[in-house]
Amino acid sequence: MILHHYSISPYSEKIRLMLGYAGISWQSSVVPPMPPRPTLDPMLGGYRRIPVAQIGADIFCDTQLIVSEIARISNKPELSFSGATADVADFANSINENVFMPVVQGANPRKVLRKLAFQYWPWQIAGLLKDRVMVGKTSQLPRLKSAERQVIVKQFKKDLEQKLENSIFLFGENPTIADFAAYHLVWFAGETRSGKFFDRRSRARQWEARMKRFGHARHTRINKSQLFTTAASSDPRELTELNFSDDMAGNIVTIEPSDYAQDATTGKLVGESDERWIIARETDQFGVIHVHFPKTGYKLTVSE
Ligand SMILES: N[C@@H](CCC(=O)N[C@@H](CS)C(=O)NCC(=O)O)C(=O)O
Repeated sequence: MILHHYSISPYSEKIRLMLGYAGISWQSSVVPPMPPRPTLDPMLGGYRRIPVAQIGADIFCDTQLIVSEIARISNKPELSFSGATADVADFANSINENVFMPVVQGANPRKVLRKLAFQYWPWQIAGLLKDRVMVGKTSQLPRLKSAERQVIVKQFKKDLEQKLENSIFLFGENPTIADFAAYHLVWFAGETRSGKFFDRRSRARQWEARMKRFGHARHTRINKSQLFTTAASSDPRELTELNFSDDMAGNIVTIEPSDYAQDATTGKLVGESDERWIIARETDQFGVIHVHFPKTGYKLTVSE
């Protein structure tokens, strides 16, 4: 698996850590924290969010689908939304929907800038800040006041503490998608807030250390020409997702996130299951690429 990611991205950290837990070695393609992304854009044709995973000529958008791939490869269904029990999936979903933005918006700007200054030039940082203001302006997510965000984060910490009363992971003796969904926010808070996120004696603090120990598995850098050769020399994998609704197969469609960073990708709908849509993009450079999108949180429009 190739992971297109960047260091400060919390969703990327969720996947890096899950790859560590699952013991899957991977190839790393580090992308800039904002478009343009020359190693990725030609394959994706629109979608801009990170991380994205690539296996040959198949591209998986959104961590919802990347975790499904990891669950399949490692034979650990509890790492995916579709393979986990309903209470685990609900908890993980509610963290993504309700807690992500309050944690991200609670970052200490000075700490974030200091971190960015280690990796990017000043004009790149200025561009990034401008980009994120634009993303914020077009976002469909509710805008919360600082006090409202604090209440949500406090409740999140309480929930973790309570779930860890009887087990070492949130839903038992092994980690599930819920642990990784919670951890990526705790990790981001640790990277970008001043002070410790959890109380020193809390169970959540020990859980955080336990999660961190999974590491990121063995990974090697892959460069642009290797990436493009991989895509061009592979055929998309055989389609098993063929449950089309209303004779949708073969339509030209556009798919975009419904919440924020809504840049869209267009292609021919070639696969559909309860969980995902798959579109084929014909490209001169790579031949056919299949781009996979989850249904939850995304909007599909049929082109004229
Ligand atoms: N629901 C998406 C959210 C991904 C997301 O919001 N990623 C952030 C980075 S952590 C992003 O793409 N920000 C805009 C960008 O990097 O261009 C997922 O699970 O993959």
